[in-house]
Amino acid sequence: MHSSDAIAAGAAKFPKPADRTFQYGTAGFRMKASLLDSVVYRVGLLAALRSRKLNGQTIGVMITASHNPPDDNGVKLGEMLEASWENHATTLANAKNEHALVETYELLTDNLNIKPEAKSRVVFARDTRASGPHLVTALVEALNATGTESTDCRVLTTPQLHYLTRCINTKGTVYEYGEPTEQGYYKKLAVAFNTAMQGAKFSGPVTVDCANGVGGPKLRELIKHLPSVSDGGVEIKVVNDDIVEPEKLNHLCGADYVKTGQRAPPSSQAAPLARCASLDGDADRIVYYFLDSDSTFRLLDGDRIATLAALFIGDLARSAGLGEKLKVGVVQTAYANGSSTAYIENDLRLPVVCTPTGVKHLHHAATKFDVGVYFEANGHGTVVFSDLALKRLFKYEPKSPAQSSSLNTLRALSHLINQTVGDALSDLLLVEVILAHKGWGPKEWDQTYTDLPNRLVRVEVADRNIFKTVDAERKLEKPEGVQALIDGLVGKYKQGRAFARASGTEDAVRVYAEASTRGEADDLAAKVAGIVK
Ligand code: NG1
Ligand code: ZN
Repeated sequence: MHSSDAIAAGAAKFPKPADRTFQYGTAGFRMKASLLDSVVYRVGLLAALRSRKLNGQTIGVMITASHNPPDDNGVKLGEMLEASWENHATTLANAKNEHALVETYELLTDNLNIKPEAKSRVVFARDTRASGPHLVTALVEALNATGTESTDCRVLTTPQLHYLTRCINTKGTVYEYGEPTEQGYYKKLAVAFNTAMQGAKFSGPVTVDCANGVGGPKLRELIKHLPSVSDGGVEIKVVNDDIVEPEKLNHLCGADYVKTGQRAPPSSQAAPLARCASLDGDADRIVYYFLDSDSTFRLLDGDRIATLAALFIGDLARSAGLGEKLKVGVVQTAYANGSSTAYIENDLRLPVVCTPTGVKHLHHAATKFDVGVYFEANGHGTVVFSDLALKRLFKYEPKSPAQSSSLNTLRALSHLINQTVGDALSDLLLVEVILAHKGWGPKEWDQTYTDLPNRLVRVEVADRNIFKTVDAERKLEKPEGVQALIDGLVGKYKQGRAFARASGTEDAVRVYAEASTRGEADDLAAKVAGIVK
């Protein structure tokens, strides 16, 4: 069958719901799983085009809705797409019927100078949602219709799929990233972890809430590769790892539940000062928390992980004798607590860059540093080492045993940290390594600085598209006059800061405010919400 006939025939099996308009956003496409067939099919077409455009480079496609409820699902390409390709995704997804879809596909092929006969390769995976296998059938149909070579990696975390894709695409080059298998992923992390742990010692267990998602079985698998507690390994207690009952996913647990509600999952049995962590539904986010001696809940979110990593890596670079050659920088969004930014700039004396929401923006900015630490406050982030930094790191001849030891740890961290994307499992091990080296519990970590009280509110508006921001989303350019009103308010609060922006994932405007007291932060947030309403 001619490929356009095959594409039309496949598309006819997954018709687009007539009353829907889809948009590829910061999280790819995400919605009720029952609406997603046609979208997944069309993302399959997009992946084929993308791979052909990149001369047969392997493209990852992930089916997941991360921290959303169990009935939702989503699909995104496993690379951070530039805006023009997000538009192509949106255009394909909204083609009315199979004929319009073939027309769009062919038009894109022409306009993007894609050779239809070029090779195309895709690897794909899904999280544990019940709707995953059915959506995979739509994806496979599109990959077959376009003559794309494909590999079904079944159930994986989002970062594991990113890892595999990078391994495949770098195989045989000087940038070879690792063995392109799931086992290769665990082995790489375990070896790096053991090396990074030399000279450090754990105290007490860490309890990890896996959101009843894919992180549960994958963390259990990872643990098999780590040294046992009797051999000096970290004790990881896995909880909320039920993937048999799909409705439990992200229900009363998980990173988003903890971060948004600023509370531990009700299932948590943790004693005061015991460290706990929560992953999200596809294990690309992690937050830590603990109960203080007086049982108050303390959250250690993405800002805390970023500051901890920047502190440790900055110190290691200096003690390895590479302080001048490895410039560490931190990338945050406007949602980062003002105290964390001040701590990085004033205490760690490291540069901070602020970007719009969405990890692709943070990741991109982080690659501008030798070592770029980036985290969203919600716990999604990683550390990226530039090629030049890696070269310096691995070529440098240490001048003393102390330099040598720091250098070894730093080299191991560059393998332990997932360089492709934020990875909850890799970030978990990173935090554990740092706490062990520092001999810190969660309280010492928490005491590095004091968060400013803050409030995030969701405001339903008639049309969120009228809200246009500038300055990394910290100022509203439109509707005209609104920013002046916000500025006027903020000036009245001690250490006040507030901004409003349209959400990229929900039909709402988000208002964030912080100030020197809880009452003032709440008050400021409510007043700014009143302005944008
Ligand atoms: P939106 O809905 O655009 O605010 C949310 C999160 C982001 C990011 C994306 C993608 C907040 C305030 N926003 O974006 O950090 O993670 O979802 O999942 O947490
Ligand atoms: Zn996620």
